[in-house]
Amino acid sequence: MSSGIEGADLNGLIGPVVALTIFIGLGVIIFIYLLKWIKQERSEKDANDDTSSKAKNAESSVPGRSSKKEQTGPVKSRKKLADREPRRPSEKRFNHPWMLVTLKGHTGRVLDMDFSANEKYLASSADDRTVFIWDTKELVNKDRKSLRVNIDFDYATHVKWSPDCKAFVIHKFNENCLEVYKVDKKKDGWLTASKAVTFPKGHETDVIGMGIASNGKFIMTCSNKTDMIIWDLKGEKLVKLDTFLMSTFCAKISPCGRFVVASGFTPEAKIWEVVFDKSGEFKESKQVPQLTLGGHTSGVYDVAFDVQSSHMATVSKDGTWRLFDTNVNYKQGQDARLDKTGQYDLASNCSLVALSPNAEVLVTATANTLQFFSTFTGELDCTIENISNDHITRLLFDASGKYVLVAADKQIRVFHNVTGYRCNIVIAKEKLKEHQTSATKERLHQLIKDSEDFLKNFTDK
Ligand SMILES: *[C@@H]1O[C@H](CO)[C@@H](O)[C@H](O)[C@H]1NC(C)=O
Ligand SMILES: *[C@@H]1O[C@H](CO)[C@@H](O)[C@H](O)[C@H]1NC(C)=O
Ligand SMILES: *[C@@H]1O[C@H](CO)[C@@H](O)[C@H](O)[C@H]1NC(C)=O
Ligand SMILES: *[C@@H]1O[C@H](CO)[C@@H](O)[C@H](O)[C@H]1NC(C)=O
Ligand SMILES: CC(=O)N[C@H]1CO[C@H](CO)[C@@H](O)[C@@H]1O
Repeated sequence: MSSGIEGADLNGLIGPVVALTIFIGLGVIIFIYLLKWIKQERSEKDANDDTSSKAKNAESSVPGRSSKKEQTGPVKSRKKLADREPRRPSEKRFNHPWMLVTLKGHTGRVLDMDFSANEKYLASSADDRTVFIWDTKELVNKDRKSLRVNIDFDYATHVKWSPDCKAFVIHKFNENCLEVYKVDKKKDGWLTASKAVTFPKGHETDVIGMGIASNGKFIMTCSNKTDMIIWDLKGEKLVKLDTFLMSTFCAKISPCGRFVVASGFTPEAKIWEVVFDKSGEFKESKQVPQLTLGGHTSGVYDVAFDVQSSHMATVSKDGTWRLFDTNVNYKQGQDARLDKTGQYDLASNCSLVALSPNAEVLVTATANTLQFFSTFTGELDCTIENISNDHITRLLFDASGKYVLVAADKQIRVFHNVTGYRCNIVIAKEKLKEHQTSATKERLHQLIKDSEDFLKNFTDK
C-alpha cells in the first residue's frame, strides 16, 4: 500500500530522493516479512521437534555436546543443512503411551547398552566414537547426569561393566580388540573414566558377542565365524572354542556367570560350562548337551536369560520364540524343558529377544517393531511399530523389570513394562484360585489393586 502512494509521488514530483526512500522502504518491508517468516518456521519446528520436552532438555544437559558443537564449525553448518531437509516422520514424531523417556546424546547409532551390577549406571556405546555413562537414578529427570568418554580413532561395538562397577570393557571395531576403562569417582560424586589396558587382538573377523562373567572370573568374545575366546581379566587367553555353528549370530554369558551360550546358522543355541577349580584356576570349558536350546527349524538370532539363569529364550529365523526352563539337573542327564513358544512378527533377517528378570514377559524386536508377550499365557500383548528408521540394535530390561530399554538410531528409548503389570494380575488371580494363607491372599489382592491402578494410566494399548 505505502509503495503505491510513494509510486504516485514519483510520477509527479522530485526524482532521486523519493526513489531512495522507496528503495529503503521496500527493503524494510522485505526485511520484516523475512523476520516474520523465520519466526514462524522456528516455532513450527520447535513444536514438531519433540513432543517430549523432557528428552529435549536432556539433550541440552548432556555435558560435552555443546562444547563439541562450538569447537567444530563444520559440524554446526552440516547440522543446519540437515535441519532443512524434510523430516523423516517416524523418527521425529514417534511417541507411544508406554514410552517414558528418550535418552539423547549420542550422535551415531547406539550399538550396545549395559547396566552396572549396582544398578547405578547405564553404559551405552555408539558408532560416534563415544561411550556414555548415564546416572540411572535420574533417567527420568531432565537434568540427568551423563559422562561422555571418547574412544580415539575407533568406536565400541560392545560395552560391558566389570562386576565391581569400577571399570567397563569395550570391544573396538577397527582394532578388533578389547579395551578396559577404569572408572573413578570425582569429588563431586560423579565419575571420570580413563583407558587402562588394551587386550591383544583375538579374532580375525567381526566380533558379534562380548561379556564379563558376573563372578569376575572371565571375559568372553566371539566372532561372526565360529571362534569363541575365554579370556582372564588381564587379557590372557584361557581357551579358544569352536561353536560349530557355521556362522555365529549371538554369544552371551549367563547372568550366573557359569555358562556361555552361542547361536547362529544352525537351528539351536548351544551352551558351555566354564569350569574353575577350587583355587580359582581355569579348568576347562565343556559343552552341556542337556541344555541345548533346540526345536527350531532355522537359525537362531538371539538368546536371552532371566535374572537367575533358570529360564532362557530364543528367537529364530523360523518366526518363533521359545522359552526354556533351564533350572534342571543336567548333571543327572535332565534336559532343558520347553515352557512356551509363540510366533513373532518376523520382518527382517535379525531379531532380538529380551526376558524380564522374573521371566514373565518376553519382548522381541525385529526391524523397528517391538512385541511384548506374556510367557504365562504365551499370548501377544502389544506391538509397537515404527520406533525408528533404522532397525533396533539392543533390548534390555532394567533389574527391577519395570522398564525395557530399546536402542535404535541415536536414541535409547525407555518403555514401561506394562505387560508385566497385566501379567501380575493374571498370575495373582490364578494363585487366588488355589488354597492360600490369609496373609498371601491379602498380598495378592494388594498386588492386583496396585497393578490395576498403574494400568489406569495406560488404557490406550
Ligand atoms: C564377518 O566379519 C567380516 C569382517 O571381519 C565381514 O567381512 C563378513 O561379512 C562378516 N560375515 C557375516 C556373515 O556377517
Ligand atoms: C540382512 O538383509 C539385508 C538386506 O535385506 C542385508 O543388507 C544384510 O546384510 C543382511 N544381514 C545379515 C546379517 O544377513
Ligand atoms: C508404520 O510404518 C508403515 C510403513 O511406513 C505404515 O504402513 C504403518 O501404518 C506404520 N504404523 C504405524 C502404527 O504408524
Ligand atoms: C498415573 O499418572 C498420574 C499422573 O501422571 C501419576 O500421578 C500417578 O502416580 C500414576 N499412577 C501410577 C499407579 O503410576
Ligand atoms: C515381568 C516383569 O518383570 N514385570 C514387572 C513389571 O513391572 C512391575 C512393577 O515393578 C513388576 O511388578 C512386574 O513384576
